Amino acid sequence: MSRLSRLRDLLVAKHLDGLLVSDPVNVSYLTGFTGDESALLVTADDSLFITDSRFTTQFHQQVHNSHLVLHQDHLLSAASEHATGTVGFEAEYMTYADFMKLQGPAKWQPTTDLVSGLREVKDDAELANIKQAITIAEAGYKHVLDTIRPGMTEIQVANDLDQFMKSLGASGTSFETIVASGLRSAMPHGMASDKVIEAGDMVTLDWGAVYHGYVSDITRTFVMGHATPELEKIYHVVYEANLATTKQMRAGVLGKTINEFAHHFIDDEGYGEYFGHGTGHGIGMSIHEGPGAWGPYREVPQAVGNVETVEPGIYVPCVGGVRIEDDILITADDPIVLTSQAPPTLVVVPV
Ligand SMILES: [Mn+2]
Repeated sequence: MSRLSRLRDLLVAKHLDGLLVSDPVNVSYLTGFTGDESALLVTADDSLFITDSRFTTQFHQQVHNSHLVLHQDHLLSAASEHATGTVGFEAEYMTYADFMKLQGPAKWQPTTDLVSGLREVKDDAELANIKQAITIAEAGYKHVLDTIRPGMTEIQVANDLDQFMKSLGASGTSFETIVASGLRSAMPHGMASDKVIEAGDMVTLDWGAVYHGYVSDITRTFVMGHATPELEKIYHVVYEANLATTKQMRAGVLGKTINEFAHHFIDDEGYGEYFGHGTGHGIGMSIHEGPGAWGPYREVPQAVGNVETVEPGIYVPCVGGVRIEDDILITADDPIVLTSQAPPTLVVVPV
């Protein structure tokens, strides 16, 4: 069933006469359009694609399931003029200023997770793009291990990795590449800085590639030369936590159950106070998407076709940190780890 048909089924279930889709990622998911500054008004028997004349050619090349409506003023104001009945808008995306621009006879109703809910289950073409985004990112990691040397700054490593992935066909990076070395590795999301990488540093690399609009998201931690026994032990605990948690990731299991499992695992090893974030999140067209970050309140069960990260970590201030993140495909049976297995012991880069 087409994506628009599945959305229309949701509209019937929600007693909506239409939905104004203003999140450009959702517009792209429903229509194939890869530009911006566009909106979609989906009703029971029509789909209006509202944009301006800059995108006329691109519309005709890419969009085959909607009618073009050109506007010259305000995008959402123009779109709203075509809406009648009870029409939903995307509450998580529309700003208050945009909302005040809506006009016409429709009764506007906030909605959440309609299109983004559909996006949670990936089809084969989407999976192929995610897998290629992973292949490119993993080639980038090999490049980093081959080229990183003491004396380089974190920013140099990040820029080199980003450029290498683009040379392999990535359109960009999934997010700003994280390179956190030495004591900075205890910062879970330490952006690459001008810190110089030194012998003995732990290096946490969190990066991803975008391929045909789909992302990968991987974290690896390695050491420059030689690690202390404590950091080797922390690596081992995180590695085992990653493996054990991955085994819990299957259809029907609640996100919060998986999150609790990972936290209990690391708690039992004595590092609970040093694991302060959720255990994973969905990926796809966005770096964080459904079924949602696995906080303690995630009551959403995993479904076949979800692609999610598993990313336990331990960060000890003044000592260092380790995170190991993989991308997992949920099935009815054992999960499929889309990324290559991290090694059971710390990777040592010779210095
Ligand atoms: Mn992640």
